[in-house]
Amino acid sequence: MRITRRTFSLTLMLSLAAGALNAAPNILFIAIDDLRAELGAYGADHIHSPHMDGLAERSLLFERAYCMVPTCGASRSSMLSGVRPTETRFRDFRSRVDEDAPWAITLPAHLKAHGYETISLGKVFHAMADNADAWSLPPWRSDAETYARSESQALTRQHKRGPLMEGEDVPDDFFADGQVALKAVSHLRRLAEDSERRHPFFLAVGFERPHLPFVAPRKYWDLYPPEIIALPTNDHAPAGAPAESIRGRTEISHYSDGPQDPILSKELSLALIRGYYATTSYVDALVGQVVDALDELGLADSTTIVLWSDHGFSLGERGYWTKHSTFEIVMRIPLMIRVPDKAEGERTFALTESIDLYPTLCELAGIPIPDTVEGTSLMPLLDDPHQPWKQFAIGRNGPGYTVRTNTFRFTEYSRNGKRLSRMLYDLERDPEETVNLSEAPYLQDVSEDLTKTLHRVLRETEALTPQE
Ligand SMILES: [Ca+2]
Repeated sequence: MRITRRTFSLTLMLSLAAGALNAAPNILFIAIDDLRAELGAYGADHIHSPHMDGLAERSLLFERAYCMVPTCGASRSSMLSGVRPTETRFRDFRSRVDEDAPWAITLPAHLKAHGYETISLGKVFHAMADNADAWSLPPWRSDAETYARSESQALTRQHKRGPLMEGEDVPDDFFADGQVALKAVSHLRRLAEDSERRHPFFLAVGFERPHLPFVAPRKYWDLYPPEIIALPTNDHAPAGAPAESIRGRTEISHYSDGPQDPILSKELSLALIRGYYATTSYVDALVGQVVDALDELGLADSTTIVLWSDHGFSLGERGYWTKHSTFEIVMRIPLMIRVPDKAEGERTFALTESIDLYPTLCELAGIPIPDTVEGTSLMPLLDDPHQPWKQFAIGRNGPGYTVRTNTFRFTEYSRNGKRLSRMLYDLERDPEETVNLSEAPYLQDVSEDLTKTLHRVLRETEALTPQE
């Protein structure tokens, strides 16, 4: 059932009357910042991620899950509203739902309206003030220092951002992410102990690492001796890639010791890769703290767990660093959904978009899906992970509008309705995207078909946008 705002309160009354709340599961939603799909669970044996790997063994793991926009605010706004980005909506890291799509009912607001206790810890919406009333309690963030060394903190005040990396011998809860994990555990304890509790909970826990700066306690750096770190094999831009395809190098130059030259030295590249791995393992340990608490408190059987990242990240692959591109390594995200007794330890190759999470959680909670939500519930995949599924996963970055099929990734760059350039990669034959085939004569029908698909979905999205 789909609803508009007009029928909203009526359906709420009906669902309350039907006693739907009694059966609704709790939801633990873990959002990780800039985590790419490079974990043990995804076949990356060089990454130390035992806790996320353990969660994957109890979850359905999505091999082909994608973000909507590869930058913080825009990705989170689209996922939490269930609304696709357009040329003017959800464009950059500052994007907010309450500014770009104020008519949208966000996922936490919708769950709260249907009787959930909704809690936001750490980075969930990019801006804390965005949809602040969607939460039952004021959204909470830690005010811990970003760095352990006082010199690094001084540099932060001077440059706005301190150094790219740090690995001091401090406890996990020295930094904000560690404090977020502790706060999550204390909320879970409160929720478990409240035997009078009549409402299910939606606990959103947002970790900031492995986003830059790569700061983690020393013990996580020690998991990765420098000699085991390797540079990517494809550290060059794809042959025939248009200039519009490569952006995002500037993020590194914003740090106090970040070089201005977009070509990083081998030494710095290796150090950054090591730092990314260290911060990934730090967050992995914190995920373990929260998930273990759920088990110890007896909440595991009544709680669905979603682990999601806002976008991927390039560590020098395709000749560039960070995000803000439409390459596979940046659009692809890790995604796990644990529903007790459903598809535990299985994996699916079904094409999945971040906007699919909103209707999935509505279906799981037994509540209606708002009319403006464009995703597709993933619940059928939890019953049968191998069934035929979506043909496309669509996203955007700046002037690039991109589509992933089971075989290809195609991007069209345009401005004011005029095409600038395009890219096509055959991911079956060329998974590392080394040759742009958009102008190859034998693939013209593919490029044309995917162009039509992008334009059709954009028209459908625009038709759903309320005209006020
Ligand atoms: Ca991010």
